[in-house]
Amino acid sequence: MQQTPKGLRLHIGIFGRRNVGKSSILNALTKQNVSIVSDVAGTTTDPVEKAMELLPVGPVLFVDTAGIDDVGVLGAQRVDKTMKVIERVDLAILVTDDWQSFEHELLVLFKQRNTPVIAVANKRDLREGNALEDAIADEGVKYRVPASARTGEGLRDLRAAIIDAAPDEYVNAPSILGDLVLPGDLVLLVVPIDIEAPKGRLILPQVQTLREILDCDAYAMVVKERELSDALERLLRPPALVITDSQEFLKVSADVPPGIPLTSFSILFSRFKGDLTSSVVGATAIDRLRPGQRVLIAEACAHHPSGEDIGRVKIPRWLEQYVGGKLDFDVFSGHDFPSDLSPYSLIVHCGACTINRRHMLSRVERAADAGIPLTNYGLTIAYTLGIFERALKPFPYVDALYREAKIRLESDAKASRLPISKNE
Ligand SMILES: Nc1nc2c(ncn2[C@@H]2O[C@H](COP(=O)(O)OP(=O)(O)OP(=O)(O)O)[C@@H](O)[C@H]2O)c(=O)[nH]1
Ligand code: SF4
Ligand SMILES: [Mg+2]
Repeated sequence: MQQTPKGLRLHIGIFGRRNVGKSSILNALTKQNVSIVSDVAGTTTDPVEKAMELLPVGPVLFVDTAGIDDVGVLGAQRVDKTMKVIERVDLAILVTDDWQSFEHELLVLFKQRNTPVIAVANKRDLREGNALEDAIADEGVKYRVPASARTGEGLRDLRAAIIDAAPDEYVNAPSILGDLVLPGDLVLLVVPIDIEAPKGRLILPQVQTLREILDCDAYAMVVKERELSDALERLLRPPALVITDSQEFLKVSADVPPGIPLTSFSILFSRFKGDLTSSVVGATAIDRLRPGQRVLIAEACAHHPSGEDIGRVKIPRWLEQYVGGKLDFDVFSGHDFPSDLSPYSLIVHCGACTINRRHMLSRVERAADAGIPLTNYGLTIAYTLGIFERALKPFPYVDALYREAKIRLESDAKASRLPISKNE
């Protein structure tokens, strides 16, 4: 992720007067000592940049700045540099511990540039009452976060506000597979038509994927799993990508030669609607699951379950087979999402095709904040059936991230002398 070009990162500037805690907020957000903190006003003299992956928004570049109220000749030069940062950020975090004219003037500058602003009322631990929060509200600032860089209060709300305030082009993934397919490529879709398939139509992720293949000036071929081998034999050239319903992963993986990239609709949607990287890391938590633990199955729509329902029957079965014992499952569907995630050891989410990305990202964020791994249907199926690496191959950097996560998992397991899973 560090290789994402700087220009493609969401630039987030941190502004405010000296000593209000700008650098402390940056350090607390990144959980690193990126910027020097001290009680001497004017500690940060030049803009400090930190590129990172801010889950679930993606690649961001934080820019910590010198205080806007700096004085003297050197101070004026620092203010000048801060003003230049204002010109280039996509989102501004305005940190304050007391609303003054400096804050008001900064707000005016951001408004002139149409830069979304999040006002952070910092040092909440030192304040009684809500005078500062009220002053910010009176200014008409939409995103207001009472916080304390010292105690960590409000940081979750700040991350949620960043997702909410970030311009659409950063939060909305550009496409389902536009970066994986070239004009003229053939994409083969495997769509089972079984008892769970709706009568007379395809489901939304399949239709949207088909539409995108056409938008890419590529070709689509749609087959059921039973016709797959025959279809592959008849083709004069191999498909550039095979996308299967996750429930047929095992059969399709056996039928599609290893050299042909293979993934599933659900994994594509994990990226399109949510955050594939964090869901990949989340899937590795399956290795830590133990019989008796509680798993949340979350679906974004309230469809009527039928037959061998994927969320209620198949995924629980595969997970229990993998951990070698009974697990305790709760299913939440539609707009229902539990307010308390702490009882769960794992959250398995559907492809979320009916909700927008911001909505899904807020769930990803809630899970991250509660420290509960969240993954997705397709990733869980691929993981429990032993075809995870293959299903991630079409996404090169995610594949590398998984290998990293796996190494970490293995060394954690060694340290605690726990077996990684019954299969290894
Ligand atoms: N009690 C309390 N102290 C805080 C908080 N945030 C920052 N501080 C303290 O405030 C002082 C200034 O913090 P910095 O993060 O250096 O502030 P800054 O805005 O970056 O300051 P300059 O770089 O000088 O402009 C330090 O002593 C911090 O420890 C907070 O939430 N609560
Ligand atoms: S919202 Fe989820 S459960 Fe409903 S159709 Fe889409 S992927 Fe399936
Ligand atoms: Mg500073």
